[in-house]
Amino acid sequence: MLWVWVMVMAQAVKGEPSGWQPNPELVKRLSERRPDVIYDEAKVPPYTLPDPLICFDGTKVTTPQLWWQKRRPEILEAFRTHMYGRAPIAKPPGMRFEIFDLDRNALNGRATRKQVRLLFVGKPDGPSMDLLIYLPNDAQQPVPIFLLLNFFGNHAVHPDPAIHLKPVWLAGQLVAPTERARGRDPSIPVEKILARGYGVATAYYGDIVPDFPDCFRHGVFATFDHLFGEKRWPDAWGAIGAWAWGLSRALDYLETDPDVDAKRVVVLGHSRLGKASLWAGAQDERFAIVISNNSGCGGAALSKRKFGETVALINRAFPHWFCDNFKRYGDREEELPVDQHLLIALIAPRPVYIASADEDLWADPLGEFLAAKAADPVYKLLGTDGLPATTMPPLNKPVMGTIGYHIRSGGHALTEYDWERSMDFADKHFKGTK
Ligand code: GTR
Repeated sequence: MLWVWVMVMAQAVKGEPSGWQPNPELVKRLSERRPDVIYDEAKVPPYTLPDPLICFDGTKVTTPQLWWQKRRPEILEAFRTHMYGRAPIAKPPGMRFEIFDLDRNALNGRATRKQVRLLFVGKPDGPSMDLLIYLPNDAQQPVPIFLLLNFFGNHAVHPDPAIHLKPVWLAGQLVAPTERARGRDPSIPVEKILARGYGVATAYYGDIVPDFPDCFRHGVFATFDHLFGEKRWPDAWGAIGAWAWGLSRALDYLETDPDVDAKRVVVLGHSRLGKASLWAGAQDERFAIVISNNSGCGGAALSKRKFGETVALINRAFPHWFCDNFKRYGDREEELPVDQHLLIALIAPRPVYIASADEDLWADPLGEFLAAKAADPVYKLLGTDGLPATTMPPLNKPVMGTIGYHIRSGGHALTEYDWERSMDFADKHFKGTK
């Protein structure tokens, strides 16, 4: 049934001139450069997606109750077992927060800046994550807030000289950043976010675990993996699981901050951190809105299409991102009991926004759209409007239902356009509460 629908969709996409199509020259160029990678839609193999509304034992999900009691838990469990792995601990009982900076007159009086150290086991010399928070002073508080991890350290997010310089991982070592590294990362337009009435909270992903294959000796892995016993389990968390866990711990803090509306936290992430934001939003229902930007393979894109980055390629390049069980599925995507539409469906009925980029074929934009669309029946079952599009929308023409989607011009990045549309989406869903 779903397969027939996918075929119809593929046809519709082909015959729909107004919908986005990849640039044929780009397809040709990329295919020549990487003949082992599918960049040409015509080479996508036939595939069948697991029906989100049919349980693994064949039971049809006809009511929201069946979704909540049977289907959702088994999908969550399948992602833990086969893909992202499981965290050995939820909120650590000894976790403490230290607000080590509070300035109500930051950014020329426009913002309140806070820096909070999350001491994961309560010890100052133990593992910690620093959360950098800016809140708009001219908005009604408590404010809705965007939460995201960053790639280069909090000091890189903004030139504000008061941002603490915490060591970051460089070539496998923790290195103290220099003054010159301030404000080098243009991916979070702090002032623009504040101007639209949102706060923003961010933490360096390397504070949780570093991003290299030998990461298991560091960060929260080093602290908590003994809970698995003598050896890591084949379904023990990988780095994406740990980053998602860190996002939930950040939310634990935000729930204690009276200036923040913890019921309106938007979790957002780009690329590998978009995979983490989806997984965080899927597991932790406290996140009000979930946004994935160019998350691709292991994020919003369907694995079974084998378009662009595949399971084999991602496991080879990043053996630490997923659990060991996921390695079984390299070149055997058809055997995966889940696909990424089910990850999106886990977020239902909460709003989810998937953003692709025209030149980012590695991340399979059409596969991201089709995953969003294939999650729609769950959103409908739970009483929302789902994704109001049947075919891929044109470039730079976002679709916004409870599921939203856009494909913008340009390459793999978190751009101002992505932020503006993400905030439009949040405005739409927080309307009346903001
Ligand atoms: C790429 C990786 C993608 C994507 C990206 C990123 O090298 O293949 O899955 O996550 O990195 O995080 O920038």
